Amino acid sequence: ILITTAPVMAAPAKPADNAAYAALVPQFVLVNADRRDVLSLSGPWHYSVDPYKDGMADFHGKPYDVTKGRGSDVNVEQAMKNDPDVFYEYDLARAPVGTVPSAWIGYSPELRYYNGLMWYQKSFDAPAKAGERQFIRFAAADYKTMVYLNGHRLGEHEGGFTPFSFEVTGLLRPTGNNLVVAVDSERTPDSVPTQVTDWETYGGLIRDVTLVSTPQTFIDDDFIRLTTDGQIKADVALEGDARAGQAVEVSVPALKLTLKGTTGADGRVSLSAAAPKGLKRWSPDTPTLYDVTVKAGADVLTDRIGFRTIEVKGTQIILNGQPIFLRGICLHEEEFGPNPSRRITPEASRALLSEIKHGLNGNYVRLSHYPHSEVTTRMADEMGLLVWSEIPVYWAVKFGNPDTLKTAQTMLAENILRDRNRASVVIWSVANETPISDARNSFLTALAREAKALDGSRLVSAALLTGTKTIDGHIDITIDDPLIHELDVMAVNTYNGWYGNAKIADVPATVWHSSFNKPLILSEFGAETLAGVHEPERQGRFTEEYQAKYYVNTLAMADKIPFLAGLSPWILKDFRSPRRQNTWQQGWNRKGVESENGERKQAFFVLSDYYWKKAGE
Ligand code: GCB
Repeated sequence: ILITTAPVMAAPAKPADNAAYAALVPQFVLVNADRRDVLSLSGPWHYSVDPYKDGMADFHGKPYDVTKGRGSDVNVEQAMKNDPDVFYEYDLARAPVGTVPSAWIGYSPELRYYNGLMWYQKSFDAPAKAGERQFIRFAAADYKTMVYLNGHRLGEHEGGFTPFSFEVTGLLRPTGNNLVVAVDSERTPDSVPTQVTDWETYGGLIRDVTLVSTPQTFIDDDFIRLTTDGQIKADVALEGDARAGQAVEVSVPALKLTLKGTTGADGRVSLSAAAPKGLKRWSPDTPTLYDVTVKAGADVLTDRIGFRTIEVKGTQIILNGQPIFLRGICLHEEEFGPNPSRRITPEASRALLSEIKHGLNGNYVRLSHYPHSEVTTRMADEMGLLVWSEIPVYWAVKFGNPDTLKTAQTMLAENILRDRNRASVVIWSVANETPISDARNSFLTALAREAKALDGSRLVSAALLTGTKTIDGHIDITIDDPLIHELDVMAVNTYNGWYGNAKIADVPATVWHSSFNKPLILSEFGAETLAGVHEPERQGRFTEEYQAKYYVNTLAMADKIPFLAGLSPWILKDFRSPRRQNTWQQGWNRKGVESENGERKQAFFVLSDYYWKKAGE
């Protein structure tokens, strides 16, 4: 129906030979892009719902050739210029307007349960920057994204929570660029996660979209950290024609430290020096961050980086050489309020993390069940909270499908490459509550090894399940998941007293066994209540009293586990979950120690007191 004469120009591809991770991350990493000189493309965008994916294929299911129109609808502009009478019903520039970033759930009540394809469109000017390269970067779009600029298909990305970018050098116009993005939130049995989760999908352009400019040869990736042998190490990777033989300088002015070197043929260099004596180590109590500058040719990148070490010794977690007990809680990426839409601003993130750090006397947060916004990991760096960072290999994904593994591997790589310079992040988690099988074991082993290969300076874990037995009248739990051989830290989700037959009164006497000489985190435990429901006589489920009693008893159990190194109960605040439709829940999981609006329930104070005492031990 639409005709265009513009030829399709392929976007420049990333040189395949230039990085060990090229196979995992097909796009440029653009580390620290959130701190580069960027043009924000956030703000108002047009959107158009497309439940039958009509914009992708014709009425017989034949995919559109986007050079000819429809498909992405990217050529409507040209077509209308050519023929004002053209039959064209999808003029995105006239579609309703919503704000990016935000899940579309925030745009209108009709989109409350919409799960499918959404078209987005934005026009923008991009004044020419002579000699620079340009990239459109999506901090995250949930779940699958297809991107078109000025009639060209830039590419696609799968995975709802990690950043990706496309190079657009040579494709931009000084004014009137037409950016069309199709975001499909529909998951399949092969995706990560699958269709069934215990949280809201939150489809859409959920994080910032930016136009990033760099010199011709630029710093694509850097990894700067303190190692347990007292070295500051920096691995820097350049992209571009002049990447080989470039002088690279990494400096920390406040420490009077400068590391210098020259890149090899692959554009990479590894630098190191003994950590200066005056170095103040980052910790939750003293979250010291240093300004760090990386220079290479015409590119200069700055970051704020904390230096600390994390390791395990026997059953202890060791931060900066000292054992530490992780006083934490789980968190979904939902801001406070009755109608969350994943708009994580620094203020929203600070409000959430303050409840953990100051309200609960915590030093740790499990960012479940997927990579949260880089706004949050930077805020954790600044405020001083240790972070468990996870990818959404959740419940039963298709462990036997190599494509599913590839999807998970890419997510893990994108997450690690994004956050390797965040001192707050101490644990990479590769999964949550996965059913044990040979296929699952090899799938998760591949992920655990990948995490170690990309970042040997942090711990690797996964939230596991265990069986529960009753022996001589007490609850008896043995941790024996074979995956633990691949993990530094054991983590178990346990819900006795809420799910299952065990009585809440029997929970404190639970006996835990482990044949591994490794630390354990109780990565989840919790019970539901509706804030404000008090029935002191009944003290039954869904009352605040029941949840508080559950916390008292579970913490009493925790006190008796000799190899316990941390806790992250489920969860800071109530969160949306479409699978929870009943009188009490009404589409929300009510295991928060706070309501969605931040009202603290009784259990909040039980946990806060417990952590106060723990902090003093
Ligand atoms: C779990 C899951 C978490 C659920 C929680 C619950 O074990 O990891 O995603 O929301 O239980 O409330 O049942």
